[in-house]
Amino acid sequence: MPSSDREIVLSLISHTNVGKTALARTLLRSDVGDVADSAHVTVIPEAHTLIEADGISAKIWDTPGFGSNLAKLAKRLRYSKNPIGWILHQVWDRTRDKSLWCSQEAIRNVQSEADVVLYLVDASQPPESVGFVDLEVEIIEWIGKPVLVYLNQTGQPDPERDRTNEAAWREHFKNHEIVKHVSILDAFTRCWTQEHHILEQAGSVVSGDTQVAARKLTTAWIERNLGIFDRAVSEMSHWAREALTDSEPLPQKDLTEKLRELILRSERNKDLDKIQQVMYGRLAETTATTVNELIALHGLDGETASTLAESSRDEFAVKRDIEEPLVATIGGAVSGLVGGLSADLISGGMTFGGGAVIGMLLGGATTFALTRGYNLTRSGQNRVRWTEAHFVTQVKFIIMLYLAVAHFGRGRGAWQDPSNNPAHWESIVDAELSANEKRLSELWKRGGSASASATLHQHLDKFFRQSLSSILGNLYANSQSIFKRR
Ligand SMILES: Nc1nc2c(ncn2[C@@H]2O[C@H](COP(=O)(O)OP(=O)(O)OP(=O)(O)O)[C@@H](O)[C@H]2O)c(=O)[nH]1
Ligand SMILES: [Mg+2]
Repeated sequence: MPSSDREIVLSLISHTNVGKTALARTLLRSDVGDVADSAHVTVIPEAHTLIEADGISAKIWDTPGFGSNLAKLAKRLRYSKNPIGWILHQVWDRTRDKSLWCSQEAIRNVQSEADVVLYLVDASQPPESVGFVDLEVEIIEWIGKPVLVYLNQTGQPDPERDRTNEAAWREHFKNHEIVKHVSILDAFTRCWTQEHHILEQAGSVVSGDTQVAARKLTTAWIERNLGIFDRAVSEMSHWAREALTDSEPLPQKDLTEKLRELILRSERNKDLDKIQQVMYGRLAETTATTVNELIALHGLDGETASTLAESSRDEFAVKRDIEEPLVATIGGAVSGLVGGLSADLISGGMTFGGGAVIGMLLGGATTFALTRGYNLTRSGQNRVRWTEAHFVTQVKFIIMLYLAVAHFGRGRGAWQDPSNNPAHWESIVDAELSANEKRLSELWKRGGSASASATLHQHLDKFFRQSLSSILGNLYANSQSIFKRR
């Protein structure tokens, strides 16, 4: 192939201040250019290598944004014989006529460099309220390069709203033949599983060697991201292994007698409080280390805030309001009315806290006592470990954090711990964990056996790989196929 056929060139174009540079940063995992909330921050087009493989590369140009007076110009030039030629031959001053100067630079870039135009739209507003979009696309139409439209600034993913938004913008662009594709790609909240579609879609609107290059690079992009996915899975498996095998020795005194007293007096046990605190401390520490690894793996800067340790403690804390009535109920039941009591608890509609207690209760009063206000259960004769229910909560917690990292675009800046997650993530994760109930139970049992070790990591690796593939495939149906490569 001649050198120009060994690459595909994409030009990022938009009205000024829509987020081209932010999207370039997200895709490149690097702080290129300047990002700011004002017009004409980028004034010189800048090329970056998006990906390289086998001597072939994809280049992306970050360009200055179209200015507000370009639309007026487009209207005026609509009937001119050579509007692009006219624009490119004007002499505008970079400082005095900044807006037109930037517009001219962007147009020049599309004309002389682009195989494909990535036209970015601020989709936080409905299409009919952004008058300049049609005129800007009309100008690109005069140049004649194929256009892929990406909707930016759409906020946290919301399947219902996103579908409606995409449909509205597709409808809006349907009369522009040059527009070959419209979809959401938010620089702040996109998921890595969506990124390769840019190259895939670009490959479908070019031909010949450029198309061959685009297809090879799409594969390279997927493989690179899957390499990161593999490492993320391994980090999470390591984390889960630590939690599964973590244990603490029990206090020396005769436990059964002590617990019996405890139940009758409805007291907490200082020794067990201390044990649980120590185990929470270790859990918070390994969680922070793992999240920081995930952040770095995904090309992000920053660290999880130390408050995560606190929030994870809250997240994992046994819900006392559920537990306290149980303590009252069970006060007189210590001598073994376990069957009837658990039926009462079940009919009372206990959720996680109750469910965990019921499980322990069936194991006998001694085990029960450990779950009153604690997420610990006995491991062998004289140690305690996390309960199975707690392990499942831990797994959910790390998966939700993984999703937050997988969606956090570098263009948004340094990592921030999520304050809230999209509601549909939680229901998809819950469904996945329910479908894996038995498997999680087996993993938990394995973690408690003396010979846990060697194969536990492999089992966890397989679990996280399959679950995350399924969750991400559920969130982004058109990305499902990439996980079949593994
Ligand atoms: N909420 C949100 N804000 C965004 C997103 N992308 C960019 N922004 C913000 O939009 C503003 C403009 O972003 P830039 O990347 O500088 O925009 P640009 O299109 O390169 O602008 P010019 O170079 O000036 O034409 C900044 O304040 C960004 O933080 C996004 O996906 N979501
Ligand atoms: Mg910019």
